[in-house]
Amino acid sequence: MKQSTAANSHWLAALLSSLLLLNLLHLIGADEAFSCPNGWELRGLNCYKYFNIKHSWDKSAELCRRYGAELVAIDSYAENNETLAIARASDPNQRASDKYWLGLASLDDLRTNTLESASGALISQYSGYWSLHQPNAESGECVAAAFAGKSQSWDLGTCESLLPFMCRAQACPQGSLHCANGKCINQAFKCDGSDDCGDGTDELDCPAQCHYHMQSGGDVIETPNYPHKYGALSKCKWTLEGPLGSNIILQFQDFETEKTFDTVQILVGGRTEDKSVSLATLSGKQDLTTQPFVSASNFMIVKFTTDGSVERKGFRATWKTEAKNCGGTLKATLQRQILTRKKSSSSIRIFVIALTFIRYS
Ligand SMILES: [Ca+2]
Ligand SMILES: [Ca+2]
Repeated sequence: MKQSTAANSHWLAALLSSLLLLNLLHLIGADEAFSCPNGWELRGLNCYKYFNIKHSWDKSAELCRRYGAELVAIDSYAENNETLAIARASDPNQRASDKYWLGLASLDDLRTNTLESASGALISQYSGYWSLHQPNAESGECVAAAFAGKSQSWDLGTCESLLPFMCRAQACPQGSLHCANGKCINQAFKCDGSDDCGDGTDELDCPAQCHYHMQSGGDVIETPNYPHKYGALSKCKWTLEGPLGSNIILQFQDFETEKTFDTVQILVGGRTEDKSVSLATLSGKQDLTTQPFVSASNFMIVKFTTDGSVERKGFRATWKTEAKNCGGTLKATLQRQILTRKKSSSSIRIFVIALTFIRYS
């Protein structure tokens, strides 16, 4: 009797511990084991982001790559539903129906029933979740997701259409660092002086080395100790990043460095120096309060380099982002049209296009 009670209690203990383990695994789940960069949504082993700005299919694919991602190439029914939910939640207007780019395009006008993904993978057209009367090669080559109500189906359309888009990147194991090129690296390699990501992401935000990565709609940047003298042999860098589809405007309030030897360089175009071009190199005592510096992308890099002697108070500047108002769709009509450029509240006429249609008969 005693023996069987002991056996029972062992069995009960084993059952309890396995139940505990099951519970624990359920609690941890994939959500705890993997992570996404800020602003991206984790689903399974992938990260998704819906960009509510409109671009052509090619440009959208290029913008996704800037984040180490690809235009999303949906490959399961579950993913078709997940992306629909993300798109609907990300659209502030909550429109009942809309379209956005997927990372798929038809190959050879579907003669081989094949689609190609933005990353070059080939898949069968039959694995798509098509709208009625689609895929129709005559309606275009690029695949857009069309959502209406609670369902999402695919349409082929012209690749030059301007649509929002969704990017997909691989999630990183929890605790690792997301490089901007999509790589995951151990947190221990952050700010150790060597470029482990391959694109410099891990050395971008290192305050101890005077490297700052600011991701917001604007802020203030100052040289170390401002308004007191900066240090000799300083090497500071501010990487300013606004939301996609915005420009960055930098405005100095105060500027004084040792002429020629202590310089401030402003670079624009990309997140890293090798992807950027130099906009200006400044030094000396200057009044720059009426001279804003503007990047045509959502990135700006400010580098501050000083030599071994003679220090001044340095600089103080503010930066902000501004939504790009340029661009849009031009429709050809039989009537003359006037293109205007907005400036404050008034419009300045810049040129007139006369469209002439020649009818061949
Ligand atoms: Ca590193
Ligand atoms: Ca100096």
